[in-house]
Amino acid sequence: MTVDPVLLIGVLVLVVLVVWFVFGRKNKVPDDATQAAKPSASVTEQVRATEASEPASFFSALARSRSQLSTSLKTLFSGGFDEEIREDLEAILLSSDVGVDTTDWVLETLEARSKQDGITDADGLLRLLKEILASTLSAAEVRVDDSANKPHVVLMIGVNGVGKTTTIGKLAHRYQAANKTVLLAAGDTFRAAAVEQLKTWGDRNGVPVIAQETGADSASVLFDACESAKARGTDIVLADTAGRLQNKANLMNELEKIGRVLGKLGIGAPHEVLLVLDAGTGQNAISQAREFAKAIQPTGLVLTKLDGTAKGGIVFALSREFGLPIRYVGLGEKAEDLREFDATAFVDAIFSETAE
Ligand SMILES: Nc1nc2c(ncn2[C@@H]2O[C@H](COP(=O)(O)OP(=O)(O)OP(=O)(O)O)[C@@H](O)[C@H]2O)c(=O)[nH]1
Ligand SMILES: [Mg+2]
Repeated sequence: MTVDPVLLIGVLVLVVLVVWFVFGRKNKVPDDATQAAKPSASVTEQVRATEASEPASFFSALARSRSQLSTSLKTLFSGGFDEEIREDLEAILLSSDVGVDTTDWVLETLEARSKQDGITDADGLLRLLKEILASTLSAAEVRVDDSANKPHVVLMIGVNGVGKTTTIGKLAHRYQAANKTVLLAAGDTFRAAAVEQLKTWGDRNGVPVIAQETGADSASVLFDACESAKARGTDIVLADTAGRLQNKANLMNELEKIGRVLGKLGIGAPHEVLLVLDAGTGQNAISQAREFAKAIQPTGLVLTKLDGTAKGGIVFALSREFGLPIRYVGLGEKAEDLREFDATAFVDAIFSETAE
């Protein structure tokens, strides 16, 4: 059978046109995906979405700590500052997890300063107490230049469940909003679910995740991730680590090794070692900080779950006893609920019912 060449050419042209039409349109979809999805949501849904992602404020997140600390102080100073009130104040500070050492120091300073300045009225005493507590936070607030190195490598450490992986997700969100490129490194190779959790945050933020199989050597996963970030010209590497291994000694050895191996990259990594502490664990957070510092020296703290606790007073103890900056605080579970620590905003939020 012979085929008419004109007909054959006609058919081929038609096929090319159909293919171009179908695939050309398909390739456009990713560009338009976000815009295309939006009009389909109703206005109410869009408003709800905005409300749902409204970030928690220091004031709202610290409601429980505020009622624990400052509501009790409200009536306390009405009788001046005598031995009985000193004891009551001590009990209030300790129950807010300000800690024994810091509480002693605060009481002594309050006594000395109020005598020296002749302050006896309730408002004056309260203002002085607020000032003294705020002074414990002088080393707590610090800003880090994360543009000095490319990549800037942030290592997250801390016991299981404190919020390391969640904080990485929140930080990825934060850095992206600041137009930085981010790469996540799955250094928790102990649990299969840990890699999945990090990948979920990666997908949510649209950032790459470097991971290997469960049981892989954590230090080499993180080393590879940093090499990859270097090659890609990525701004920020956020490295996750395990919170629990077979035992505590193994965990500490692994962290020590991670520090050593990353050092071999010759880029000064890790540039930040953030020890994540759950504010709700109160004084336990202090012993954790001591333990971890033996394996790898943290450069700063992240205090999570301040929203769910009445033990916000731990901030004063941590800051004074470690002299380490509190880099970030977690005020909720959403991607937006991470703040750089702001000492003034923190003190104001704790005392806002009683102070000016
Ligand atoms: N309310 C509140 N919950 C938080 C905050 N940060 C983390 N969480 C929750 O704490 C739980 C544990 O968080 P993860 O990020 O998995 O903790 P992790 O330190 O990575 O734990 P491991 O991987 O087991 O070592 C999760 O349910 C988080 O949603 C916070 O600031 N506020
Ligand atoms: Mg984790």
